[in-house]
Parts: sequence; C-alpha cells; structure tokens
Amino acid sequence: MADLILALDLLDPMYAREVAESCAASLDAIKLGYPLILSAGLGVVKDLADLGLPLIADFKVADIPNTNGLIANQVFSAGFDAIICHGFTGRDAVEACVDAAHAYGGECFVVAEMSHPGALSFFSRGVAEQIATLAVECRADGIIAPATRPERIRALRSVVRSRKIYSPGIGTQGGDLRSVLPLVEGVIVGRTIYGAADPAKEAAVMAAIVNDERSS
Ligand code: NUP
Repeated sequence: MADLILALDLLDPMYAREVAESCAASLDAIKLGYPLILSAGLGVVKDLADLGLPLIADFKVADIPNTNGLIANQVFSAGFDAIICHGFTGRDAVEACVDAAHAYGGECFVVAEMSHPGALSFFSRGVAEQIATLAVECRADGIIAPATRPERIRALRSVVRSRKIYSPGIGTQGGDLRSVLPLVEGVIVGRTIYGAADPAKEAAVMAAIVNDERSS
C-alpha cells in the first residue's frame, strides 16, 4: 500500500500553493525541499498546513550531530511531519535527526541510495546496504531508495524489512510507477505532476494507479 507524495520543487510560492491545492485530493503527502523553501521561506510550511497533508522536509541533512539536531528541531518546530537526512554521516549524526523527529512525534527517513545516474559513483558496492542497516539500527522510520533501480529497492527491502521505503525517480527520471508501487510504502513524484499541462489531472491519473495497486 503505497502513498503518493508530491515533490513540490517550484520556486514561485503562489504557483506552488495553487498546484498543491489542485492536486491535494489525489495526494497522501507533500515533500518540500531547498528549491521552494529557499525561494519562499520557511513560512510556506504554515501556508500549506491547511491542506491537511503530512509535509516532509527534504533537506538531506548531512552535518555533525549537533548541527543536525539544530536543523531537525527547526524543521519540526516549523510544522513539518517528517525529515529526510543522509546516512553517510554515520550513526551519531543520523541519531540526532531521528531523536529530534521522534521528540516531536515525527518521522525520519535516511537516504540509502539516490536515484540519479551519478549516485552509483559512491552508493554502489554495498554502501547503500550499510546505510540502510544503520538506518534500522538508529530506529529511523524508513529509507529513501531509487525508483530508477527497482532491483536495488528489492535488495534494500531485505535489509529494512517492515520499515518504510519512499522512492523518488518515477517518470521524468525514468522510473516506472506500476513496477515500483508493489515494492514501496511511498512514491515521490515531482516534475511528472507539477510539470504536466494539468497537474491536478496528472495527479489524479497517478492516484488511480496507486489505488488500483492498493486494492489488488
Ligand atoms: O535519490 C533521490 N532522488 C530524488 O529525486 C532523493 C531525493 N530526495 N530525490 C528528490 O525527489 C528530488 O530532490 C526531487 O525533489 C524529487 C524527485 O523529483 P522528480 O524527478 O520527480 O521531479
């Protein structure tokens, strides 16, 4: 049973709000990252809160434990429900994000392997499995794994077992929605939805596929 998560990587806050609002009925969560937050400010989180959808902060936090904790506390006090951090920083740094998330009743997801081609320079050769293992040991709520490489999702599933896998890379990056849905708890989709001529229609089409998979 996978969630449909919109990656709202738009720079114009008014248009971002319009797209989010028009797609909201088809979505299970919205992911915000540097593009929108740097252009609109952290206040955009409160602006989107009335849509009633969980908001995920994709800052891929990757600093020392103290700084990670400070960042995560800002994220959750701004109203986010979940945070994404990197795992290559190691146990203490990941734990700082997980601890802050759980203190706020929120969730923390650890990037195990990225979806773009260049990710293979460093995430291959067992590194992703090690990061996923660390995520489990640190009590993270789940990992991020690439929709562009379903076989890697399957490999990482055997590490994280019942923890969540959220997967970006559908559509524009080449990942196939129908192939990935049975493997994960959430698909993260940006340009394929917000870049469509009619984002609400595209979100509805994808939500119908998600619902089909849920009921199969
Ligand atoms: O490995 C990752 N790949 C990825 O695309 C980890 C991510 N967090 N993302 C994010 O997912 C990326 O920053 C963007 O916000 C979204 C995918 O967007 P799109 O390729 O569907 O437009």
